[in-house]
Amino acid sequence: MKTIFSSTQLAHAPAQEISDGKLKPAVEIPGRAEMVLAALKDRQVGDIIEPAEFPVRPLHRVHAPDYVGFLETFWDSWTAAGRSKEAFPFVWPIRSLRQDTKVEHIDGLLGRYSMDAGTPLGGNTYQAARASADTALTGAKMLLDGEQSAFALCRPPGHHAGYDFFGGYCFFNNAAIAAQYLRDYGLHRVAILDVDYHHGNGTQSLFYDRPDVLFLSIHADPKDEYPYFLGYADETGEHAGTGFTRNWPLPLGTDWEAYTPALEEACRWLLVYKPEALIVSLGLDCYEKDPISGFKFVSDDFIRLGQRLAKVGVPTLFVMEGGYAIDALGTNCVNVLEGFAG
Ligand code: Q9C
Ligand code: ZN
Repeated sequence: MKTIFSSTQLAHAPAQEISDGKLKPAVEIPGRAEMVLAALKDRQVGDIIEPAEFPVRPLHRVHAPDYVGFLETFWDSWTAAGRSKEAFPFVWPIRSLRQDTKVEHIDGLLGRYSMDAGTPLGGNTYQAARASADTALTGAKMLLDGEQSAFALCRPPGHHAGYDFFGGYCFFNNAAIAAQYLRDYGLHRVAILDVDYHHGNGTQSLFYDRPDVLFLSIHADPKDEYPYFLGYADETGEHAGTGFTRNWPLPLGTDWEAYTPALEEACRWLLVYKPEALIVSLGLDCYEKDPISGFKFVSDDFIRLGQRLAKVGVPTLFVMEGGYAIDALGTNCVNVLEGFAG
């Protein structure tokens, strides 16, 4: 299986994040991609290729142009306001506040275009996020050109980012952008299976009213875990998309054995839906030693996950999402890919 990756994705290198009531060392860091690259080379998974540079158009198919523009010009505005370190939002247009104001201050704009204060935005974030989206788009194009599988080593990740907001370390929704690209260039039915530990709220919201992109997600129960406000079992789609979203929230402490029934059910939905392509939002944060997560996967479970996904028998694009246990991240990620390749 080929991997797509650009070193531009390393340029987003946050030092700190707000977590547990304090500034802590950031966990969504360039070293994550470097560990995966090292394991890919060590275990000779396949060629690692550079993404093509795509125009902004495929991003505008998923994200609001004003949101994309905000990210593009953010650092200029931030430094013009006299700030020099990475930014965190701190005020949001929550219920009772106006949604329709034409905010100009950079602190207002940060709140307007974000869902949390846990996602540092720095000087190179836009360039890295664009490169990450290019990586996913290149993978999508490879499927259209006949590859049976590909691995988009995306970083920063994407599945929490929505139409006009960033959050959860995500800026552009790489998996959604790839899915929309597949739809725009010939496929009729695309499925996204999100196995990141956290619910993919951004992806779900982007396709919630559509039957042409099936969204399935297995994740920690949002009543106990980020993103808290989406990802419950009663969310199954709306309007024309009714029945084309499915969520399997699982309790903290879930291990592979307790995870399997949900995975089997998700795979049954894939069989019924018969997608022409499958996008796997591949978080590795179900791992037992993940520093911010609460599931109990051991490294070999990721081989089993890859093996099970191969049995679905659909052209598959893996898009990397979360996973923060740096030392094991390469092993766990390549375990999925090798399990899949058989
Ligand atoms: N105290 C992804 O895995 N909150 N994002 C962490 C820890 C945010 C994770 C707080 C977690 C977002 C792509
Ligand atoms: Zn995650």
